[in-house]
Amino acid sequence: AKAAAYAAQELCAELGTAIPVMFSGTVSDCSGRLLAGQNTESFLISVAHAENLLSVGFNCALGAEEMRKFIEELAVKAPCFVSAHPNAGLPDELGKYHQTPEKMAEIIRSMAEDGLLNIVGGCCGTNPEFIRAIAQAVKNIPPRKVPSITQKLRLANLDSVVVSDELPFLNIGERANVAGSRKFLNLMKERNYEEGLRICRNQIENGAQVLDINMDDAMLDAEEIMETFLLNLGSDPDVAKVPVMLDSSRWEVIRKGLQCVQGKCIVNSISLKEGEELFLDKAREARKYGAAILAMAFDEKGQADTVERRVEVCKRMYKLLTEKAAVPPEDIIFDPNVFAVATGMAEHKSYGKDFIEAVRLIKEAMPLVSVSGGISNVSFSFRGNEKVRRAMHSVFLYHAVRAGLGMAIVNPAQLDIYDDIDPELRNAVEAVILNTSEEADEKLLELASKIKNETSAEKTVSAAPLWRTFDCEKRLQYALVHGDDAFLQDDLHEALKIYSSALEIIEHPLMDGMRETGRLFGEGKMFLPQVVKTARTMKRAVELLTPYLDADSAKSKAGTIVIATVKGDVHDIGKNIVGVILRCNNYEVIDLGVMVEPEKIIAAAREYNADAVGLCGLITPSLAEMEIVAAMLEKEGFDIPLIVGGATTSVEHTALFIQPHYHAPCIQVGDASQIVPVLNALLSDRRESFVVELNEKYAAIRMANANKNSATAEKIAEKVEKPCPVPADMDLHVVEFELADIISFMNWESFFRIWDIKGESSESKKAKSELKADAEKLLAMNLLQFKAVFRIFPVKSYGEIVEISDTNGTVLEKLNFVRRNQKGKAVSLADFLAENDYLGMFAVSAGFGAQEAADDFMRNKDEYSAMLIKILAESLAEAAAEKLHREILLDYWQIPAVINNRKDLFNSEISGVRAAPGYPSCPDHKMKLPIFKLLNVRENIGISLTESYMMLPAASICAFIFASPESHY
Ligand code: THG
Repeated sequence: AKAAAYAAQELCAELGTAIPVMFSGTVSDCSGRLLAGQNTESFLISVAHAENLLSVGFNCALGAEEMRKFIEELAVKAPCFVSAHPNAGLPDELGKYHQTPEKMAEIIRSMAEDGLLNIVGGCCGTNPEFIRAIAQAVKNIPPRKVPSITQKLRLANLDSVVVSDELPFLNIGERANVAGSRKFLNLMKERNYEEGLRICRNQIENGAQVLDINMDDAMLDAEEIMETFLLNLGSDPDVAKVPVMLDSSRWEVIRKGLQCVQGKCIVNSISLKEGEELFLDKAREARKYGAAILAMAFDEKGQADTVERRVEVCKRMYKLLTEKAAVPPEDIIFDPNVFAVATGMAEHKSYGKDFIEAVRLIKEAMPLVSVSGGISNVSFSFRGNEKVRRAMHSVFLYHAVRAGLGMAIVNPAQLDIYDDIDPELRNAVEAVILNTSEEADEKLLELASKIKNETSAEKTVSAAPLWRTFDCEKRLQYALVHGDDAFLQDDLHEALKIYSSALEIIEHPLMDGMRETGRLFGEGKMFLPQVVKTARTMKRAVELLTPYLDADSAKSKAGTIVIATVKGDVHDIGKNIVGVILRCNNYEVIDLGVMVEPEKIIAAAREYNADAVGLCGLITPSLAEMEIVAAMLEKEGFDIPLIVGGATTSVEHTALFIQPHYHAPCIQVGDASQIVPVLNALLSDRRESFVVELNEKYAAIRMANANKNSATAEKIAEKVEKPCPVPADMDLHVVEFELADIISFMNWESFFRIWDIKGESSESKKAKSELKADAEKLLAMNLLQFKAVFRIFPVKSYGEIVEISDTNGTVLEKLNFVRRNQKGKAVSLADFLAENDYLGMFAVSAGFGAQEAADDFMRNKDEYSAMLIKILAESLAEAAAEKLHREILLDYWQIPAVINNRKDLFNSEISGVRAAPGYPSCPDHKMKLPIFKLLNVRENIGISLTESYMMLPAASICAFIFASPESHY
């Protein structure tokens, strides 16, 4: 969205229009930003203050009321035109608009009459008739008056920061600087963005209102790291609140930063070091992104280091910036150079005092600008002496702020209150900063050597965490709940001395921790990945204790459950999750694995005297398998509950097709969090009332179904008439992807959903970011390989039949795409092909290496990583399919992307759909056979098909690509 807005501005500049063209890029930018978490104020600061911006407009896919709400707010605050150019109402599920010209004209008229609008127009679903009606409606209504806003420095990221009387001073956090913090440098070298963000969060908690970010280090690719770190920052809602200061001596790094931050940043810095030309070029470029500009007092002759030079250079820069680059004075920040004092050099003695004096004169001469400085520079000669440095910073700031310093780059955790500083130290420091006596330096040095160096703020943080001070029992519980096994061995050894037996340790502190985890999970305060880590810690603890366990000691358990993925199905992610959850809740879990024959399930249930059987299945044929298992349980005389789960299972199917086979309770669970409450109810004395309720629910579903006059398809869907463009390339291609190629197509939200992390609460955000960090660590190990094969074929299509041929005309295969009832119409995928047309096919896998890696992890008792790698492979297969689909259309077929407003307001969308056999649009798994044959999938990339048409490895996808824009699901 930001790119679109700025591209449009560039266009305005190029056209050289005195009245810039209104661009609809603002539209998506506008709602895009607001939807991405900015409020109206921070949005306006980020966008509407950018140079050339003429109007912020709304074309609202949000509906008339929402649009009005936003426009009312904008109308009060926006220092530019406000436009409304709505869609003709909200689109229906087919992307059609139904609002009439009259209705739309009415909506716009009422806003115009209230003085909210400068420009009106239409967008999706409108035509000249609409424009005529709108023009008529607003003909005699005067346009909105553009308000003038006071000149203040305004910054924003998700939140806004306005320098004003209420907020006269900004702390700019200095710790995210590889040149200024060894710790941050090491984190960036390791690409540990999560910890890097933690440093940012910590600074914000300590009072930073802006974050200085600097990646300049010879060992780092600063541009790349700046980009990745800022993109990570942008998705951390706590950190992204705060405006960013982009700190680099290389302009390319700053430019990259400007492209990656949503809000209005500060560029740190530009100067006259390399002359006026470059200075102005950079200033203009920064303004294109709407940034504020920090200019260092540095010119062709060097750094300004006297009061006169500082003021002179700043005045010269001011003139250039305001007159030649049209920078508003309130968006200029001068830095008159903070240098170290008490260095032992005579010429450095007045550096502190001179800086303060320069601040005063600059503010006097140019009252609208801000003045800033890097405070920690002043104390460099006392490196290592935290106490003295803190005192110097506080005293220096105290005086500089009084002289007009509006902001400073500081370590916010390192500032003491002026009055709290030990008076002896304060006086000594003050004498140095203000250069009041010849001996000031020596006196401070002398005092400093006496002052015991206290531990720095950062050292305190890295010292032993608080929980290590708890007693042994509490420590073990903590370790379990937090899935932290770093101290497990020590703590268990200590526990062995305290408790009477290893069994008691398991049953008390450990199981207490497990129960606590179960409780927190049940209350939605903990999430799956965390629970899985807890389970891993428990496993490791039990393993460490095993040598001390008596042979006959068995812990009491809540019940025994046999779980399995049914015959023909290889998906086990959901089943594994359920297994972990159950173990956490003290159930014994017998996991029979995947593709399990019904007989084996029955035998295990008998052998282990199971209290329940759980079946997992992802694909449609698995539903029939579940019916078979239910019937077999009945035949064999079982009375234990049957639980089913997995993507295709549903309450309806269970009520209609499984329950009738088996007299005992059959229950579908929608996600893993339901399993424990369900089992607890079933295995307790509440079973009876629970079952009565369940049976009533199922009976109601069966009734409703019987009464439903199954909607029949009224007519056969029309066939697409216009064939797709002739593909540029109809050869067969075999490709391998790198992780880097596909990771940006990864849908992290669906990945989180697999782990049952939903919602936007702060807990779920935290769980997401932790899980993502673990996933990234695992991905960095490069355990997976990604391979694909694809080709586009010429086809002829009649009715439901599609004849696939080679480019020389030889018919290769005939397919039959069965008609399905879709909203009263009988639709076949073949309808999306014209008589003579083209059809794409592909197969892709992200699963090579996944099973091996998972097995390795399991050998190390690391179930968490084993699950993680499998789920990652699944998600990456989707990502690879998405990438491949786009590539095939855009590069091989050469069909340009279109804007699909219905699906996604802000992204260009590729044309058409991909239909994967086994999913609703093409339910027959057998349809994978022609894809495998025509693309020679097995030989080319090594995916194989089982007898029930499942792909191995599991994380694989194959599909047909229909490119016609009229194709749909
Ligand atoms: N003006 C502008 N930008 C700047 C500066 C300035 N950016 C960088 C710097 N100066 C401000 N930032 C810092 C960051 C850290 C320190 C000093 C200035 C610092 N670090 C400790 C040290 O080096 O001893 C900590 C070391 C560590 O933790 O490893 O003092 O003046 N526009």
